[in-house]
Amino acid sequence: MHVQKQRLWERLMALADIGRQPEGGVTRLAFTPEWRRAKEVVAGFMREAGLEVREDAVGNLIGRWPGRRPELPVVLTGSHLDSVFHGGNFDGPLGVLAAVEALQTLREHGVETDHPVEVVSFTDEEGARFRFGMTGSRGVAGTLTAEELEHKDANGVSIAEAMRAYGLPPERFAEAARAKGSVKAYVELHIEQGRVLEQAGLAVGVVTGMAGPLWLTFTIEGEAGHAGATPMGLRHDALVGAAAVIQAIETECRRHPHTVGTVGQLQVHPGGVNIIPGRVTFTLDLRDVDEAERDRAEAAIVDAARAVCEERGLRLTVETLQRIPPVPCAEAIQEIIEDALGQLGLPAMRLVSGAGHDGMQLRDLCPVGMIFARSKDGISHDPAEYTSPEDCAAAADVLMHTLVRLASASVVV
Ligand code: HGY
Ligand code: MN
Ligand code: MN
Repeated sequence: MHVQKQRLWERLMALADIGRQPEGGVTRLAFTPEWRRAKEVVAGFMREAGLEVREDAVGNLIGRWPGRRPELPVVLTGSHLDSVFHGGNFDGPLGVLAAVEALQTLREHGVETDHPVEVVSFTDEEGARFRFGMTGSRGVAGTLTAEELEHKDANGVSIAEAMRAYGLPPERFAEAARAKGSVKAYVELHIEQGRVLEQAGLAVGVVTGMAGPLWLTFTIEGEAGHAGATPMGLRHDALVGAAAVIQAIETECRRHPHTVGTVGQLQVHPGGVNIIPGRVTFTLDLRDVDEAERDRAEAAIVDAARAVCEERGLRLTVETLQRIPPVPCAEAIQEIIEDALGQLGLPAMRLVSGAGHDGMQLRDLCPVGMIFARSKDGISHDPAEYTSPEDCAAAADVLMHTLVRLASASVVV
């Protein structure tokens, strides 16, 4: 039994047109018209698959397959439909659409499951708009707080305000939470976004765990001044200080094989050609599969930043946007995925996820597993992101066989 490769591919390409940018890529930010449109299209696919469709209190789109025993704990699967700015066509949509395709194929073959299965498109996994991610999966986990809904976008609009404008009363966000014991397992199919599977010549991989992203903002304040009239020795140039700190970040992260640090956003104030920068703000995305290593790197980077600012007469402020611990995938689910690969005659390879995913938020609710599909050249968060129709279908087959096992009452995870 195999999924319908062409139907899955056509649905992926239909989504790829929603939020397409003239300069390339897809931008579908949470609570925007493009995101709403993408959910409407996917809700249609869910109905075609025979799923009961609803939206929960934080905007998660859910397609439910009741199974023979709907009172049993649900098996969750899915991913996200929001994107980064100018993102690719597969990061998120593959996990949602492959899950819909898997359930539709099971229904078409008359295969029933004991447990109910739900496909979830989680709200704002990327956090691109509000610089705070995984809002939907935090809502399901019951860990989301009202304070976190106050994160604001570049226009000063908070998540709560965006929810209300979208038609979701933010004061009811807690209703999205799932009770302990109500979820049996969560398994997500996602593109690898790296080169490991490609270098191993494999289409599909088993994820062992997810590195934990820590997002910080650094604000460095010096003295704005006239670019022509201020001698170099009298300056407190915030941008030169920031450059020294960013160099220290790279040096620190290179010390350890799994530590990665990225400065993705930087603002210079006042930003005039002939004005010495008085204030610079930049973000740091710091990750490691080992939380102690990540904490060590964070401490070393902040110490280096303090030393730079001390030496240059600058003022430093560091704020935390989000701090997510690394999360291991359940061994039992990894083995079920490996069995599914075996059933399909595909070799099994285990690998770490450097990227973060919604399953990290569900770690205290249920056992979590992930399946990776090969990424061409390891490219992601970029218009050139690509996974072939064959690899999408192979990974969806693995997901389908994994869901059948997980949703069997005889299987304990
Ligand atoms: O940032 C990440 O790791 C993921 O793409 N949200
Ligand atoms: Mn992503
Ligand atoms: Mn993703």
